[in-house]
Amino acid sequence: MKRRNFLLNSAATTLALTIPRISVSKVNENYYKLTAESKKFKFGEKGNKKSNLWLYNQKSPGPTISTKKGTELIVEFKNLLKEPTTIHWHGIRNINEMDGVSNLTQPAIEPGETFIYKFPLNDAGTFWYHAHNKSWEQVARGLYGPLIVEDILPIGFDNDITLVADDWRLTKEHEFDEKSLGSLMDWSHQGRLGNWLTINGESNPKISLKENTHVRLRLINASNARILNFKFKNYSAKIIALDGAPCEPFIKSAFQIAPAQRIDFAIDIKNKDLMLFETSTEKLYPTALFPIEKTDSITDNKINLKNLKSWDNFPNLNQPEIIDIHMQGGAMGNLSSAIFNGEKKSLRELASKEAKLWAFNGEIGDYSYTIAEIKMGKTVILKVWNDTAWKHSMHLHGHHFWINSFEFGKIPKMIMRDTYLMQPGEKAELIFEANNPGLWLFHCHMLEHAASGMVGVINIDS
Ligand SMILES: [Cu+2]
Repeated sequence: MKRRNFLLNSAATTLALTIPRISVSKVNENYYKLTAESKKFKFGEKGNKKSNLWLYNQKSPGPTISTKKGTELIVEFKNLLKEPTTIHWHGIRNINEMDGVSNLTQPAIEPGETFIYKFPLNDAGTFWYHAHNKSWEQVARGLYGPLIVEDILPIGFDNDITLVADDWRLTKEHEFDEKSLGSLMDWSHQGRLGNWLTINGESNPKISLKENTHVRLRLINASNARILNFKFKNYSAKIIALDGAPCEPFIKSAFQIAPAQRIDFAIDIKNKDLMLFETSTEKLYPTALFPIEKTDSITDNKINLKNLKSWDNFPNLNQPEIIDIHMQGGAMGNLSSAIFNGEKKSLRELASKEAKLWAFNGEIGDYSYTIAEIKMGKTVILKVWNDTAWKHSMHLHGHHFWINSFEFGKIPKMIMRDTYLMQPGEKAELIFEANNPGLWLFHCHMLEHAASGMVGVINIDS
């Protein structure tokens, strides 16, 4: 990540944020129009070459879709790209045919075609939407945006801010690096890592806050593969929800967020500027600045976090369905051969001829690979063993699962998530009630890993 470019860019960033954005995407309360289209976009300072990105409604990130829990969302989507695409509503416990997985839950939407997504919003929280056809390329090129489902009960925040983080891989000329898409080196290692960090499409944006207010920050990691390490300065931040689902609040001002994960924070703003830094590089990397505006008026909003209720109780563990998932492959791994299209092949051949590198239970996965068939109503324990040399951000569609998470320190926390970051060698139990019928993907959200085999389907039979 380049500090030099960020510094030169800061003046332009401030200016851009003072211009109000008019949203043309919202037709009425619950009806949105989205397009996916190619759009020129400039990273960094004036004079830099423009990149050819693929964006929703020509914006990076795509427009914020925001509506209330208990309503039905309708999105009229038109594909203006030159290739097929679909939209996945990440974290929504969706009806299966609206889950947006091309060639599994719907045919891909061809160029020029329109598809209407229509589904109920049963859970409030922070979600996001992104392309789910060749997602390793389409998400890298910019096809994602935030989806916020508002609580019905008042929580009392004065300000509700969504931050979408992405690490782009740019060339020296600050252009989106197209040539490295599909690099086997990336696919066999951590995935496509970028060198240019943005929040809401900008480098180190300034977002002003009023003093003595209560703010909710919703952070989304839209990176293809980058695990981001962040730290808030000047304030302690309270985590109130993970992957949309409210959790028992806990203070955590320095934290990790893996690809596709979301974290919601409650912060009581006083009179000091709030700062967000990325901490992976040698020096703290300024990521977002929240300058404080002085005000004479005092907010009388009272925060009521009790109104953020857990979505579900922990499932009944009586006679659970236990599914073993042994993850193998990648560079420096122990997988020498795997089944691909019914045939056993060496990993060397699979890598060079098919760009396949990862396996579940000895099989190179894809959308036709069924991990398990489960009867509705069963409690499922996915016993997942990360037997690789890499971290993986494991995502289940259609359900949230309970996980005794080691993501926030040595003492595990039992939380609900839809995407869990697994360490090399870790064995985890992902527990959920199979209460949503359909064909649901379970895959790594390092999108290059999913494309090269770390994916399968859980079939929940009604
Ligand atoms: Cu992975």
